[in-house]
Amino acid sequence: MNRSRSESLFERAQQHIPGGVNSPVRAFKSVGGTPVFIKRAKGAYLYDEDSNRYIDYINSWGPMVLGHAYEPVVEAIRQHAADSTSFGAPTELEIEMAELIKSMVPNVDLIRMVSSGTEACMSALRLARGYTGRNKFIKFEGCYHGHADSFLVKAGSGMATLNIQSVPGVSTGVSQDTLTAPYNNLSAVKELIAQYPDQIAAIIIEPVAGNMGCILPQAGYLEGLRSLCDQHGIVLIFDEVMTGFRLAPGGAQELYNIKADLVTFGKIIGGGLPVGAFGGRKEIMQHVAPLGNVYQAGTLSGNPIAMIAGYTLLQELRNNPSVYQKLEQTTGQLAGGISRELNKRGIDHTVNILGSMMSVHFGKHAVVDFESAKQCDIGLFNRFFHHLLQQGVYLPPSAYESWFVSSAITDVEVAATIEAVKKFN
Ligand code: HOZ
Repeated sequence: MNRSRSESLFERAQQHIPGGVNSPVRAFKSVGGTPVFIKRAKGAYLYDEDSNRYIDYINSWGPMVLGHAYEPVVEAIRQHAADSTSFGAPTELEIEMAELIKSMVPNVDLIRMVSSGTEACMSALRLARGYTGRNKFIKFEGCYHGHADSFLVKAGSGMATLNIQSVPGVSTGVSQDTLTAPYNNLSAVKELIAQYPDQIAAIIIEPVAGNMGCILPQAGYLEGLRSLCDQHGIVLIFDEVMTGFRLAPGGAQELYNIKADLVTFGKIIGGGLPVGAFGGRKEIMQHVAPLGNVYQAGTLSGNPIAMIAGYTLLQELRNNPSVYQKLEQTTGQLAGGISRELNKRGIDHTVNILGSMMSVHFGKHAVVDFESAKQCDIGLFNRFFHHLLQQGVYLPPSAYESWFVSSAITDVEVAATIEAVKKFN
């Protein structure tokens, strides 16, 4: 496969952009080689600058759940762009968006739009602190909640991919309030709560982790966190930047029937445009400025183009709930097919899967937390990644990221992916 134009673009990019990319994971640093420069995408496929075609299993890390350049979303953007791209003033569309989200997601009385998942999680944490008057919070090893200072401790995603242990620039004062526990380990959380009585404002979790590969919560784990939060006056924050509107219309809260106090969302509510949101119980949300004093603001918050793109996408999801069964079926076929081929080749692996999120981990053991994810054969993943890329299949360029399936992926693409795996040795 010729990728000479990507190669020369990467050379050029490195002269102007740190590492040649605007977000580290996409630099291919851990898998090696040159990142593929994308020119356009449609449906299930990405097309690079050298006109190579790839089946996309990243889908912009989640939001392109109905495939790329989904026509109703594109058309809505086209129409609204003619009325200007930003006002910095309220619009009716923002109310409609809030109403739509509330009709889909349980336990949201009030919701505030922001511009990214990072902003959403950063703001939800500030709110939890302001509401409880406490400073510390618990996050889980290998979970990633964006790049705000407080969250860059034992984080997944790019931090795991690049093996960054601590981030220069994050002050000790900030990181000492970040407490960490292994994912799926309730006793560790109980110990932290006992160690810091009445000091913990929040527990933030990806209810299904997607930043150390895809890792599922074990039975009773989320319920256990909910009841610990109730017992100790701690705010439970579900980071649904990846799972929101993807696993179910109401995200993991609906799927597991667990009530979070606050929930955060990301790019999916912008149909792939830069958007995030945080919302939850009125008792907590009423502390957000200008209703309360927990300050949070942004000119681009509720941006009209992002709103119409997201509104159109979410409405499609709400009106076509059968898409979730289709996504689950396609992902199941994909996972089953890949697993069968790897077994035939005697390659030890574990596939973690839920709905349209999945990941293949190379190792015999169950992958249930960051430690078990790290024990997998990363070198083998990297080889698998490059083999599939060469065959026209685009996986996340890191063993520490979830794969995301879109409804544009049909039996044809699944079969082509499995055919590509057959050639792996
Ligand atoms: N942090 C993103 C995945 N968990 C990757 C962002 C990007 O490179 O686009």
